Parts: sequence; C-alpha cells; structure tokens
Amino acid sequence: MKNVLIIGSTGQIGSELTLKLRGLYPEGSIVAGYIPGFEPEGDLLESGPAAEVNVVDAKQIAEAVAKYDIDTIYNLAALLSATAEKYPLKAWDIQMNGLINILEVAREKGCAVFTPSSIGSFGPSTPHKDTPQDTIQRPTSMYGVTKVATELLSDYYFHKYGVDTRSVRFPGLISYKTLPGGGTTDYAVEIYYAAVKGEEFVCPIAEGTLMDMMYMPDALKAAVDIMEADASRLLHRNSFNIASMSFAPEDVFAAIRRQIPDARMRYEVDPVRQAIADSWPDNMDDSCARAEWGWKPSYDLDGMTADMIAHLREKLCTEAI
Ligand code: AKB
Repeated sequence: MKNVLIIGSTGQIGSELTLKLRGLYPEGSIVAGYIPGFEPEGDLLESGPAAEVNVVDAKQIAEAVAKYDIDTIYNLAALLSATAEKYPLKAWDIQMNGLINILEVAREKGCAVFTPSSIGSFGPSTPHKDTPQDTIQRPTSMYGVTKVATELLSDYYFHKYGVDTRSVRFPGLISYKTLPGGGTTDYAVEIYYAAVKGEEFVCPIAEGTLMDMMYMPDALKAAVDIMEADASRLLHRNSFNIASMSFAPEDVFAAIRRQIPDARMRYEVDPVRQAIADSWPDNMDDSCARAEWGWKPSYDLDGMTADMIAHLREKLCTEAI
C-alpha cells in the first residue's frame, strides 16, 4: 500500500483508519474520500489530501484514482443494518452499485480493494455457535443480502479479472471516537456514553442476545493486516471471520458496573433490531484468519471497557468545557 483512497473516510471506521494509514505510510497519498455534508474536519482534514468521492459516482472514483495514482481502495461506504431495513433500495444502490463502480475502476487501474463484510452476512439458518468460516449464508435483512453479494462479487472479480479483493467480516465495532449510526450493534457503544454521562441506558436489544463485538484498534489492525498479508497464504479472501469477544447486553453492563458501580440500564426492545440480532451468530470461529494471515486481537471485554471509560471521561469532560 502506498497511495490509498478511503471512500467513506468520515464514518465510524474511516475517520480512524485514514489517520492510522497516514501514520503507517507517511510517504504516500492517503486520500480521505467524502460526500457533501460529511466533509473531513480537524486532524482528518489537516493531515492529508481529501477528495469528494461519492461511491455511486463512477467518474468521481476514477478521477480520484487517476489524480493520486491510487493503488489501494478502502470501500467503507454503507448503510448499516437497521437503516438499510428502512431504506432498502438506497442500501442496495450504495452497497452494490457503489461496489461495482469501485471494482470496475480497480480492474482498469490495477488497484487492490478492501470492502468489509459483517456478522450481518449470516442468517437464521447459519449455525450460531462457533459459526464456521464457510457455512450457510442466507441473511434475512437487506444489509445481509448486500454483504453476501459483496463477498461473492469481490471473489468474482478476483477469480475472473485478478483484482486483489480482500475482506473481513466485522463484528459490532466499539469506539470512543466517531459514533456508528443505524446499526444493530450500536447499543454496545451507546451504553458507554450513558454510563460515563451518569444517564440511565435504555437497551434496545434483549437480555441474553449474544453477538460478536470488537474494539476499534483491533478492527483497524485487521483492515491493515489483511491488505498487507502474503497473497500466497490466503486460501480465502472474501471474506474472513474475525472475532475477539462475544457478549450480551447484561455482560457489557456488568463490565461497566465493575468500574462505574452506579451505572443504570433498563430494556425497551426494538423489534426491528432484535429480529436482526437474533438472526446473527452468537460467536464466529476465526481460525482461518488466524492460520492464513496471523489474525490475533488484543482486547477482551474488560480491557476494552477500561480503555473506553477512560477515553470517554476525557472526551466528554473536554466537550463540556
Ligand atoms: C450493524 O450493526 O449493522 C453493524 C454490523 C455488525 O455490521 N455494526
């Protein structure tokens, strides 16, 4: 990787990944792609180039790739699962028409492409415990449909045209920097904000609902390491299960309470998010990622909780001043 275009650079993953890549590849152009209304600000704006790139506009993608001599594209534009249920056609447009625009430019210009998949690519008929790398993928949400299609289309471009497509299936991602929006796993971020602010958390996901989750530093490491992996070792490409922790709402609440004993939570289950959560794995088996490119996470629930609370205390206190 040298010159990289991040499409969706101001989102939950992009805002952190762009800065990480600029730190790792200071000699290259790490271009923050954005759409109007979501312009980069602060560090993201000041530390490197930015370009207006809407994933559904093939010309904008081609222009940015040509201008900066891009060799790698991170395709992070997506509507998350709950929003995609509200706007299924828009989700299809962004996730599928956007992807084919990127793959076509990548085919012509020889770029490598990372497009994340998700625990959302699985469905009710998938084995929920230790979900294998290669298994049934029959999701019932539009988000899931687009994620399975993304995996298949990315493999198709690799096998047919030799485009270097690679990906991981992200769990719910937890970070103190940029908020997610419209996901089923967002509760696992919001619960920390509520606890640090001293507010009662109203949980939209039912007690006992297990889902894979991951702290952002591990997710960023995965996104970099998979693109740097030795291609000859990769038996899979699109897309690898990666895992670090699996928990239900009561587990993360208990972890927070060990540090903030007066944290409060009650349940008010959102049926749309709950149906999606029930269809997803309890925990994925990530042994292929470990064997093929050395995947190894650093954070467990207690380690993440300590770090989240410390950073949120600092952030929310600074914002209040
Ligand atoms: C969502 O909840 O939609 C995402 C995901 C797990 O892909 N965070």
